Amino acid sequence: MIKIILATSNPHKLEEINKINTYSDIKFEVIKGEFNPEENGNTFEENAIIKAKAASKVMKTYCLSDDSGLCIDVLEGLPGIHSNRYAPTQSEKIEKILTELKNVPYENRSAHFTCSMVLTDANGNILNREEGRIYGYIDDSAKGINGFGYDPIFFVPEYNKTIAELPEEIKNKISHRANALKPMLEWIHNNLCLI
Ligand code: ITT
Repeated sequence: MIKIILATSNPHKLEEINKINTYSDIKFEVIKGEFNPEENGNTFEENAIIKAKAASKVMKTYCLSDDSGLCIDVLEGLPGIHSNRYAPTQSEKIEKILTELKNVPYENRSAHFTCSMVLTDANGNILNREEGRIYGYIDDSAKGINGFGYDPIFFVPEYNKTIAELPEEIKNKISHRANALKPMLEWIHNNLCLI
């Protein structure tokens, strides 16, 4: 069995990652103490590297980070890596986007979530990196109460619902996080568990 520290202070990510993980030989643990490294990278992957290395430095063991965000095509990829700082509160972030897209027709409201995951060892060396995405559209109002962050405005055409209207089991099958975590789990299982 292998224990891996999750390099995040976001409890929603922790919960989703634990639900997506079905390997009984991989256990994720919460990082101890306050965890808030400066995320000054230019890409999701750079920020994921910063977080995984910072966690390994403190915890001296395997660490997995998750850097995610919403990229809206008509806003040239914004909020992107600025997803967490786009406005002071989550409802203000959502309002800001709905205002920016006010007169934009549905077909031009395409967007995706990206999730970049990086796994480091006890010395902070990068062992593996994966990226996952989910594609959809920005709805014209917030709908649903499940998930977190921008889920209430992210419309998934295949289900005709926002992510926040979908049961968590569905989000955890189709999300950017699931699409990054599944190959990461397989890599961990094949490379760290079978030794
Ligand atoms: P850590 O850095 O501690 O992991 P964080 O919340 O600051 O936590 P990010 O830097 O990756 O994480 O910020 C991403 C923001 O993007 C997050 O605060 C949400 O607003 C949004 N986000 C990320 N994943 C999401 C998801 O699955 N659904 C909706 N919004 C999401």
